[in-house]
Amino acid sequence: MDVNGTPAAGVTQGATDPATRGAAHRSPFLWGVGTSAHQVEGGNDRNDWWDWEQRPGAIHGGDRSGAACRHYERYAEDLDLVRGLALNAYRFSVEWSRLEPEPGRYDDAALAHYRAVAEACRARGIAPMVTLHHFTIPRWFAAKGGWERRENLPHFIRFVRWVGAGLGDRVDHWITVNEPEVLGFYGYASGIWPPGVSDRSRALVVIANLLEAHALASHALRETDRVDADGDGRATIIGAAKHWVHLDPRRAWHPLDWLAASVQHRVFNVAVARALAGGPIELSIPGARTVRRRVDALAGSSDFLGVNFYTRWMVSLFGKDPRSARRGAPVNDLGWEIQPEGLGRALEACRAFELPMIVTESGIADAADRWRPDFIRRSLEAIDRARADGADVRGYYHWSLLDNFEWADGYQGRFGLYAVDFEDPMLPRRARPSAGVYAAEVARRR
Ligand code: IFM
Repeated sequence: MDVNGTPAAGVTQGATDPATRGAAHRSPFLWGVGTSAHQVEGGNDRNDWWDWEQRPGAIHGGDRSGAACRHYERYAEDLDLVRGLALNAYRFSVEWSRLEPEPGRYDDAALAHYRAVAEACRARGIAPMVTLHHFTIPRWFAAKGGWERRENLPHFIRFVRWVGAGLGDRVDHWITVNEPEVLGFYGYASGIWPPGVSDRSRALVVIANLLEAHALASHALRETDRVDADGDGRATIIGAAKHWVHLDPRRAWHPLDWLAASVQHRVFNVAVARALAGGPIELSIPGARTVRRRVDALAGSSDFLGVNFYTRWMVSLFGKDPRSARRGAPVNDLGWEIQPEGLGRALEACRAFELPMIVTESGIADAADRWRPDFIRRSLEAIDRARADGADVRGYYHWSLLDNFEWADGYQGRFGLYAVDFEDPMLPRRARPSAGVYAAEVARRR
């Protein structure tokens, strides 16, 4: 297929046209689940994470993604699980390193695989939402300096054009980049993710480049995907998934804790969401070089703001742990405060960016499924309240369908509605009680 992508005939519409927004609004609420390629597919041995996992000490317990859930082979059965819950949406990511194993060499067989996944969704009445970048990059792109080098962006955009043309007649919902702020800070400030850099100035450059990549990718998709796959009047519905986390002062009375929390909130949450909503890129934290950049392509690049919500952290300027769970609060298996009602607060805050919102992730690491049923109920109630209050929320994707490879935490964080046996990922998935709870809660709201 032509890397510039010759679009098929169909409908394309811009992001800011109120009529098209109305059309999207009439679409049914998206009730879904999410996964990402490297976390579930298995065998993704051509990307930066695979290499990172081989380093002793990089991943909790020495885990490696390995065969993961073997979702690459088992996607049809896994989609049967989604259909079994009567959901109408599935978010998954395409693995760039499979699709473009060497610069400019595109793998048609890999593209055919993802077409088959999108078609399998459609055949089950499930709207596919495709993420183009979910943390991993091809080894060759990492060798060129990855996201740190602005001049590398055209590689990504060329890839996006090819995918847009190749999947556009099956896919309308796109996520350009997942959690640019998380990748920036984990990969380049705390250094716990590849490439393991500890330099906050470089982290800000990476986040800026990812925001610019979102903008350029969005425009590339609007050019290459002109087919309205589901007949709702829109060929592309595009957003980025922003990790929104509450950052509150650990000691409410201490001015320096307030300052630390508010500085972090401004850069991690507000600055990123503002850019995604078409504003300027302005990233600044003490002790790092500020990045200011006007990217005209950001205007109109987002049809919605993807909100990934999990928890809140209590922030302090002092002590060995600058961020921790609230003392005495219930925590999940990874030590994150369990705070589903925080989703309502996140949606309230995100309304300020004046975009429709989709909760593109929300979930809990809870192997015993002790907390998850209640977490789901309370999260959905928070959405109900936000919508009743006028918030334009158009979907909720629970994270995750399956237990998966949880990045630096390896296999210790079990987020799945379905448990996976990682000793033998070909064994049947095991439904946790919360899978039924989610299905029932969705059914009640239809
Ligand atoms: O598993 C991750 C996902 O890849 C991105 N958002 C947060 C999830 C839980 O940590």
